[in-house]
Amino acid sequence: MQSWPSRPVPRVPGTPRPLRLHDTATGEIRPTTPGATATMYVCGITPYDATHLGHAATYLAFDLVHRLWLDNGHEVHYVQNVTDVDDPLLERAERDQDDWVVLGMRETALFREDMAALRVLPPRDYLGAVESIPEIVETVAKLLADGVAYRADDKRYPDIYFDHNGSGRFGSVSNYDEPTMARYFAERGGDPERPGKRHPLDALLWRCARPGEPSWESELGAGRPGWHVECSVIALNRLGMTFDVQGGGSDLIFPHHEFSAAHAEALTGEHPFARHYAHAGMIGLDGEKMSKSRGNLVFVSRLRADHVDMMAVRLGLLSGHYRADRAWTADVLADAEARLARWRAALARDTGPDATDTITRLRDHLADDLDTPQALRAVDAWADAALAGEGGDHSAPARLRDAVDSLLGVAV
Ligand code: 5CA
Ligand code: ZN
Repeated sequence: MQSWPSRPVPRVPGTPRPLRLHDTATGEIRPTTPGATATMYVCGITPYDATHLGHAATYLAFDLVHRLWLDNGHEVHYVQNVTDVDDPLLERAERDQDDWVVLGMRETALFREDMAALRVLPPRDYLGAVESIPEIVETVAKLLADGVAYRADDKRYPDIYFDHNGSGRFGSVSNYDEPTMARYFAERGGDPERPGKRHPLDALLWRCARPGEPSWESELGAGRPGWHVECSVIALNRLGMTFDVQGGGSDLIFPHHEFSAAHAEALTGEHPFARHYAHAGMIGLDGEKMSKSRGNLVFVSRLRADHVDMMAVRLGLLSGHYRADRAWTADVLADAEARLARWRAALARDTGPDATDTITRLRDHLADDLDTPQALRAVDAWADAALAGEGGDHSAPARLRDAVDSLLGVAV
């Protein structure tokens, strides 16, 4: 698939700070330890509806990871998928009498535009599930041959399932207890009551063709892939085992990231799949999680159509900590617009206070598990001082503008 256009990222003078990031698997904030090329996989959209501010917030969090690694002099190999065939997409197409392929293409195109408008740096590899089917089939065949996958006991539809403990490390990503796993598995796309499975938590790898559903011929028989194996295979085949960061929203901790890791670890016999499992909090509206099924969505494309400044949206979403569940409200946007206006006014001046300290604070806060609330306050303090007429440094506004662009992705 086509990714979206990239933009040059200015180099920031001074000393970068290595990124420390929260890891769900250990529950700790630990340094990321990339080599010359940092590697990251972030779960992409299921394109049955437009991108809402919850999606945007998650991609913005990982955009900061990307930017901090660039600041530290790493190349970044960033991979993202598009779940362009799955039950929610097929159900929406059916409901709206739409062609599921066209629906997926339309929403993916809109997502790319939204990401570019929000100045999110694009992934190097952007892959759909459908185009990845040959590699998924190969992987599922190997899991079957290795005895960690099996055919459901069902003559008509002998779907292929993964023995949930096939890696021997099940639970090592989420650390959830069994009742919590059972609840999330049922709520988030699992099929605990499917007859013919050996264990309620075993996850679907390959769904045999049903009448009226899309399917692909393969050595496994005609069918389509399960969800977790899609991300497992796309990540593993681009980044290899033990890549730096596996990312997504906190709703993906279980079962999705638990199984993506378990599939890859069972397949390779190696551990871990990712060094860090990083998860962004959920954005809500009026006290409820923003989700397609609840219908309480604020779409990025709607805000664009209303001529809302995407840099204010970016600042509004970054004004809370990425790991906190938080609400999007009219006040969040109004505050962000006021902040952006102040930054613009201050950075448009000919002089201001020396920016060295502010840039150091910006880097320190972002390197500390992406502490954007503090990072934004550091820039606020400089802007207040500049607007009060303090300082006579002629290079300060341009230097800070570049730092805000490079590290926060905000074009002032
Ligand atoms: N295609 C799968 C991942 S492989 C999927 O979860 N798609 S999605 O369209 O439902 O979500 C895309 C990304 O946005 C995921 O990382 C998900 O965790 C995140 N996300 C979904 N809803 C919210 C929300 N309300 N707040 C923050 N992030 C969210
Ligand atoms: Zn995924």
